[in-house]
Order: sequence, then C-alpha cells, then structure tokens
Amino acid sequence: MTDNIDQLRGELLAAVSAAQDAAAIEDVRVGALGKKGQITGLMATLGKMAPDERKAFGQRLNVLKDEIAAALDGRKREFESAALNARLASEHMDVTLPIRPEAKGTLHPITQTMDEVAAIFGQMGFEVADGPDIEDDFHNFTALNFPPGHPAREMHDTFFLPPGEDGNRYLLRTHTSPVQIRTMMTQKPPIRVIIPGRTYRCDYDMTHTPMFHQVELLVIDTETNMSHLRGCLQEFVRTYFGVDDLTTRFRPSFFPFTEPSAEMDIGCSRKGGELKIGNHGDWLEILGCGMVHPNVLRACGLDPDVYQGFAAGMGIERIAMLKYGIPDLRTFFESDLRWLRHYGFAALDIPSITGGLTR
Ligand code: 2NL
Repeated sequence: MTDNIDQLRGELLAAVSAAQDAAAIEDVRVGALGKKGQITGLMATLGKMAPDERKAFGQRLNVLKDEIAAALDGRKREFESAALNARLASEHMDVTLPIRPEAKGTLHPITQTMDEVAAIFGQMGFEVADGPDIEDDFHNFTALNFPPGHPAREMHDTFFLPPGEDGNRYLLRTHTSPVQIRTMMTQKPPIRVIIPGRTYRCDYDMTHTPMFHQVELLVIDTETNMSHLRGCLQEFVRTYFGVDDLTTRFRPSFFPFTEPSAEMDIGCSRKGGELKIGNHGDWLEILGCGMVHPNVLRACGLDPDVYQGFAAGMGIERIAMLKYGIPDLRTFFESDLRWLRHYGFAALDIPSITGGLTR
C-alpha cells in the first residue's frame, strides 16, 4: 500500500511537469482527483480497511491529494503568467509615435449648437447651470406646478426608475426645468441662468427620440416683465440665425409653470418647399416661454410679491436642424461617420460673437 502511494505521487508529479498547456493540466487533474480519478479511487477503498490502517492510510492519502492539487495549481499559474508575458511583449505600443494625420474628430452639431446658445446668452450676462439627469417627482413635476393627475406625470411619457429605498419616485428628467428649481432654491436673486442639457421622454417616431436636448433660460429679479422676455429672446434669435432685423410674434399658450405663457414665432418663407429664415411673411414656431408662475416661485421659497421673472425653453435638435439644414431628427443619434463628417464642426471652432457664429 505504501509503495502504491509513493509510486502514484511520482507518476502524478511527473505528469504535472510534463503538461504543456492548461488543457493537459486539466486532464491530469481529472485523472487524479476527478470522480473516477486515481486518488479518488484510493479514497473509496478506505471504507473496507481496519480502523488503524484506515487512519494511517487516510492521512497519507490526504497529504498526497493536497500536494497534487498544489502542484496542479502552480503549473497552471506558470502557464497563465507565460501567456500574460507573451501578450505584454507582443501588444506594446510606442506612445512617442506621431499621431495619424487622418484621425480627425469633429464636434457634434448638438454640442456646437449648445455652445453657440451659451455664447449668445453669455454675452447678455447669463450663466450656464447644470444638474442631475436622474430627478425626483418634486423637482421634475411638483415644484413646477404640475397638478397631481397631470398626464405628463403618467407612466407612458416618463422613464421611471425602480422605486428607491427612500420611498422617493425617481425618473429621468423630462425637461431641464428641475435645474431652474434647484437654482432658485439655492441662489439669491437676481438670477440669470441658461440650462442646456439632455432630457428624456418615452417616445420614438419621425420627430421624437427618447433622449433629446433642451435649453431653458430663467431670469428672476424684482422688476422683470414680459417686455424684458421678448427683448432677450428677440436678441437671441437675431444673433443665432444671423438676421439683424428678424421679426418675432408672440401667441398665447399654456404651460403649468408659467402665467401668462406664450409661443414665439420668427419670420420665414416656405416658397418652393424650401424653408428660409427672415421677414418673408410666413411664421415659424421657435420656442415656448412665459412669466414664472407664482406657485413655482413659492415652491422654491421665493415671495411672489417681491420677485418675479421669466423663463423659456427650446429644443436644441430643432434649432440645429433649422440653422444647419439637417432634414431628419433621427440622424443625430445614428453615429454615422459620413454624416458626422458632413455636419460636424472643427474642434477648435469655438463659437463667439466676434468669431462669426453664423456661417
Ligand atoms: C418649450 C417650452 C418652456 C419653461 C420652459 C420654466 C422653468 C421654470 C419655471 C418656469 Cl423652473 N418655466 N421653463 C417655461 C416656458 C416654456 O419650454 O416648448 N420647450 C421646448
């Protein structure tokens, strides 16, 4: 019996050393320690032995088993480190090589448009604010004066997250307005901010994508009125579209968070099926706006008898399509290299008023 164990040890250790890859190691392991393996087979004979013999033989068998398992492990690790070293040797790269001249990136038209909008409002004294994409009911709906049963609060419009441990209902913001709420709750007026950013709605067709971009603006002060709103927005569209005397028209509208509310149109022409921005007699809707609703001010801890202000919101994709003649919304998100090269902007083409925003 003793000879048996020592002989088996010799054979198995030789087999481990002879193994040349992971598969061969696995064969040795199965042959020794597997269900029908040699060591397993010897273990099964213990039951028929006299107690003394069983104890001595069992102990030696256990030592053998551990020894072989360790040898298998060690050999396997040798293979692994050899493989890693071979990879490291073959996959090295020379970071001192010059960049490839043809590897040229461009700014996405969405990025470019958001930068242009920020540059124009920046000139008027607005700061850019941002906030989280994941919001709660309060910041996305309640503080914005959405009544409890409002359709926008329902499942089919909004991406809701699984309920959190704190009992709050979290969602992907459906507009950038929650950032204005956060701004009003943390900053003292006067406030002049714009918020460009991603927004999410459960909608997908020719004119809707589940993720899209908005820019909103907010002014809060003690003597802010609708003519300030109109002047500001008129200045914006004139600069953005590069038409110095572009006319604007306000139509009454409704939003829960503004009162009064309006939609602003700009002059255009649609002659021959081609859309041209300018004073040609026709009208094009460009954005929504209004005076911040007293309930919204109150929800943010501002006294509506002291403070008032205006807000507006517009779709980035929409104003980018209008300015750059991009006909199909969905192409913004297809990552088609040819499209990106055609509509993309040079990375160092930083928008500024003097640098000529409107090419
Ligand atoms: C649109 C219209 C709008 C606002 C957004 C706003 C935000 C706060 C308070 C009041 Cl915190 N108003 N935002 C106001 C009017 C219109 O967006 O058509 N967007 C694409």
